[in-house]
Amino acid sequence: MNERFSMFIEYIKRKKFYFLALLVVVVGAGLFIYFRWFYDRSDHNQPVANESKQKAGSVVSFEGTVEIRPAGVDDFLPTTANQMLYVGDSIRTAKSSNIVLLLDLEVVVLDQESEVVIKTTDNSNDTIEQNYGKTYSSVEKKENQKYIVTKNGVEVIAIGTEFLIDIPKDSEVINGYAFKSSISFKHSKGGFDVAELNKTSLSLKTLEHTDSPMSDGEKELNKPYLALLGKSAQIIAAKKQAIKAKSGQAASSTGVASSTGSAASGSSGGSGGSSRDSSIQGRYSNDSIEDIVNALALIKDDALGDFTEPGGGGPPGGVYHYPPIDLDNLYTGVRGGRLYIKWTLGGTIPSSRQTIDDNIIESVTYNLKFSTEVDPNSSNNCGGTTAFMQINIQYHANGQIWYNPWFNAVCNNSGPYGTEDDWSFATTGNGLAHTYNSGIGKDSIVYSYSMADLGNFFNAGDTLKIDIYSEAESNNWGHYSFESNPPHWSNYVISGI
Ligand SMILES: [Ca+2]
Ligand SMILES: [Ca+2]
Ligand SMILES: [Ca+2]
Repeated sequence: MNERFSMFIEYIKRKKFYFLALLVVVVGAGLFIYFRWFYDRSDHNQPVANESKQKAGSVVSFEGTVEIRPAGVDDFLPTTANQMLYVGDSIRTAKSSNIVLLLDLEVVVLDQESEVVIKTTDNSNDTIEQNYGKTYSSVEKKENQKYIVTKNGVEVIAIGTEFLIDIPKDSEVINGYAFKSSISFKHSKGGFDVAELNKTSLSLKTLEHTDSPMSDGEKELNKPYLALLGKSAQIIAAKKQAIKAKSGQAASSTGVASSTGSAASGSSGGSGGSSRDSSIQGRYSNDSIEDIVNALALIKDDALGDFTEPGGGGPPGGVYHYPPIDLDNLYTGVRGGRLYIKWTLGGTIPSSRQTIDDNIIESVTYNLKFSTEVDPNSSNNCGGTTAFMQINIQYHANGQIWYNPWFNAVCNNSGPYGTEDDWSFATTGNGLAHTYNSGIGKDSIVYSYSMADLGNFFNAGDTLKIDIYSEAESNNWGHYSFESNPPHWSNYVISGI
């Protein structure tokens, strides 16, 4: 043993240069590995590098104690202002705390003592798993881009709506409240819808549910969330604008690249097995509301072929007789707190951008002016217009087609006005196009507005004075085609249906 050891020492003495060199290499490699590891930890501050994670959104604002556990990390860490969020992140709030998140274009408020996990976010779905507590979601998604709240395999699917999901901790119950439009529940045994201003309570054990209209008290449950959204409105608007600007660029470059295809692949990537053209954008729902549409009351049976001259902005030889602009009949009705409008038309709303002779049709537009005034013609308030409702369908050069149903309500200033642009309204907002059996590719158009959004300026059954006109814009003419319907401000009854 001793002999062996002394032989070894002898050996080292003879070959010491080589041993020194080996030592330098081993220690150097060790140091390199250590510093590399240290660099990865300290510089990125995330065990999983952010570049490999999928971005899901960001923190808008928070109050109190809110913590986020990044995907792949064991511990919850304090939230920071403007923190980026990634798929797999968990977010939880302590007592008397809340946080407002923006996930793509959806605004989500976590109430106190709540926890969610961001499950997916891509072109077709944003999904959050709600472990417990309350979330209030304000959703902008199109129908083929769903926002889903899940719990134990139950899915709550939102399409252009605002809703509250309440899952009391350690309970086996999901309570859902639809404040705007409807929400759909799906589970292993089927599913059901909860209509606007209705609520449901679903047992996670039995999957039985009980539904009812919200009580007056429950209708106030959204107030604290709306207040939080209001406080952060500017930040939300700025963040959304940035997201839209970004996706708009991406979409237009994709659209141009594939403009020879009838259905540009675009950015929306439809899912769910429908055959819908993914280039259709804007505010619309493809859900069937045929029971409502079929119940609408005919309020005007217009003639066909009766185009009119707008008195400006048209071709010198007169407007073109473009059939999709020719109003045939107008149907309306109020149900479930929404005003529904249907026009039937003299022709099919085109399903792609049309060029007729040397005119590219850039939009078709249908307008309704409502008046609650005794004599709108002599009114000094917004030309007698109490509220203005318009839906336009815009055909973009990149192949995208946009539904834009919007409104101005209620006139809140008086003339004299320089131009109509000086009219002022208390609010402006959006409606929803219903495309199940109408709209692009059909010879009718259906859309709706929340009566509350409109400021409840009339009640179902009221007689209103209405003025109507329709127009198509081409690259050459603001009024490529036009129809208005004298006499202006005719009386119509908007019924409850
Ligand atoms: Ca007509
Ligand atoms: Ca007719
Ligand atoms: Ca007419």
